[in-house]
Amino acid sequence: MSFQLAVYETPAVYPRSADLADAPLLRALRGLPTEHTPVWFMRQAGRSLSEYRAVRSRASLFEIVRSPDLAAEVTIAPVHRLGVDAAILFSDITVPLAAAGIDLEIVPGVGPVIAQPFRGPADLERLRGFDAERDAPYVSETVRLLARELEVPLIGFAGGPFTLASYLIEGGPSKTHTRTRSLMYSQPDFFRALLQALAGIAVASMRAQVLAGASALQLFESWVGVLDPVSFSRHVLPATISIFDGLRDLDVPTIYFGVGTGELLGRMAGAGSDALGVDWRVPMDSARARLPQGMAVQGNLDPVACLGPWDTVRAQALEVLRLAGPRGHVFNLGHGVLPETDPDTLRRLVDLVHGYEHRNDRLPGTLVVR
Ligand code: 1CP
Repeated sequence: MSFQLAVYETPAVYPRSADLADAPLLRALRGLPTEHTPVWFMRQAGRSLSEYRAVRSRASLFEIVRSPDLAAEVTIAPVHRLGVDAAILFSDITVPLAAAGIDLEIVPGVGPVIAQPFRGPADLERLRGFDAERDAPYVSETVRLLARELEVPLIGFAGGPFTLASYLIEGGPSKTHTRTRSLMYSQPDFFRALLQALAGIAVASMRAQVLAGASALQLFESWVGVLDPVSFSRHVLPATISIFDGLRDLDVPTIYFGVGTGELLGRMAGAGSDALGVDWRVPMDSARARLPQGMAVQGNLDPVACLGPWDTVRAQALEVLRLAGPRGHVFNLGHGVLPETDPDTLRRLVDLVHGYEHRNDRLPGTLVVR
């Protein structure tokens, strides 16, 4: 069975604010010089913020996502509280799957759980015909609200095909992704068709977010780092290339992110994104050396470092900035903010990154002894 990506229409205008063209985030993702290094945090809207926990005490995750006012409120909170250079839409990578009719639940303390895990080609029927405007109109509505309110770019996103396939096949979170890898080896044609179907859903979902007003996109392929490079190229890269191909005419910068991808970075660069997100295991200068010259990078402070005293956070953040260099770098953590993180630490990090000057590798006002 094969899935063809639809041919998409590009409307002449869509509601991205013209003032944002020079936003540091968008310039850095395109490898252009910026007045300061832009910074945002994966999972910045989540459980580390009391604003989120207050909303969450009244509504489930999916209820928030399906209520544009609440979803917009939760998206905006970290922009005001932390002073970051971008908002990330409050949603989850599993939202389009649920909207496409997959019976799934976000179980508190666990994550996404699928009622009937995928086992073979017959299951592909369950993913047919996702239409973002018809099946998840609340997402576009949230994005429209945000595009009107925000003064920083809004990052839209989707889950990568391997990561979503893993939830569908395992039935829930997994550390080893054993069933997924096993199915990839034993039923490669089914696996490829599944990833292609998920790629189609990712494209449809992200296109709808851009048409509603998102200014940048991130593909969260969080768990792809469990694969060896050859399997990645053979089984995951083709579907991923079709995702970035399916977004190119929109002309918004794209980020491709995964955890534990040190050995895959060079191959991931061939997927066609503008930037690569790097986790904390690979020093930024080594990451750059594995990527085509000039490709933008995002990352990569260890989220656990943020739990320590400010002096160690600061020292590690300065090292990330120094190794990443002045151009084409978006500061972020190497993975999502941990729930126990003190938002004041994130706020101080934003100030540190914004005040950093590359020329002397020092903060402004620091005495330079020659
Ligand atoms: O800033 C934000 O919090 C933005 C919203 C956001 C994003 C970008 C959520 C809300 N989820 C995501 C993406 C997401 N969801 C990813 C990719 C990012 C990453 O690698 O962390 C993944 C893998 C998921 C799947 C998922 N959803 C998990 C992980 C489970 C596992 O396999 O270990 C969990 C715990 C969820 C639930 C969830 N999604 C979002 C939040 C705030 C939560 C926590 C639960 C809750 O508040 O009820």
